[in-house]
Amino acid sequence: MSNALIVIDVQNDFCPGGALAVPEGDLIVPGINALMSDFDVVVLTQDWHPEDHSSFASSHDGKAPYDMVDMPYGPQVLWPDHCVQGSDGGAFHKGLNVTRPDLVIRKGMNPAIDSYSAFFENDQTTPTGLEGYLRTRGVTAMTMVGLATDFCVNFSAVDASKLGFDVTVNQSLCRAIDLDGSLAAARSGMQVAGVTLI
Ligand code: VGL
Ligand code: ZN
Repeated sequence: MSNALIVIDVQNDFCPGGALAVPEGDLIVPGINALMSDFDVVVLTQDWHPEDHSSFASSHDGKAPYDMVDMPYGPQVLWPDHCVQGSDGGAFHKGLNVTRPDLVIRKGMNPAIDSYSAFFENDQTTPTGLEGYLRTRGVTAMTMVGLATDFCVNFSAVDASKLGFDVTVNQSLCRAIDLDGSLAAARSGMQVAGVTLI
């Protein structure tokens, strides 16, 4: 019965100065580092897209960032190019402790499917393998922190709760994009899914 800390996408592109900057995204780094010693298992997730990823507005003629498109798996927000594999924007924030974590799991590599959740791609079917890792490590409960509250933290927390894990989101160590009320929607969605918000 282990307790895991899941640190979502604390990468340069989601911090001030990055391609998809989340306001104050960098301010959560010291608090996340301090929390790592409280957990049995620490996992970092890393958004890791090929340069022609279908979630990028630049991959769609006539589309701009934050437009919506219909993908075969449902509606998808189009983003500025971000977290391209091997780029500085895709690297972890330089202040983040990358020594303590047990596992770094990457997501969003399939050019045709975005992956907000650390557990399943946006088709809600293709697994990343994180569930198997956590179960074989004996994890039953987890706390999530990171970026962004209303996208990757939200989808990861809801999926983990649906999979039967006991999930807490520490909101003081998260920051949001907040697109058209997405933060309020994410909070209520997480609560409905049984996630504990602190
Ligand atoms: C994220 C938008 C696109 C996130 C990732 O980490 O919340 N948001 N890719
Ligand atoms: Zn992304």
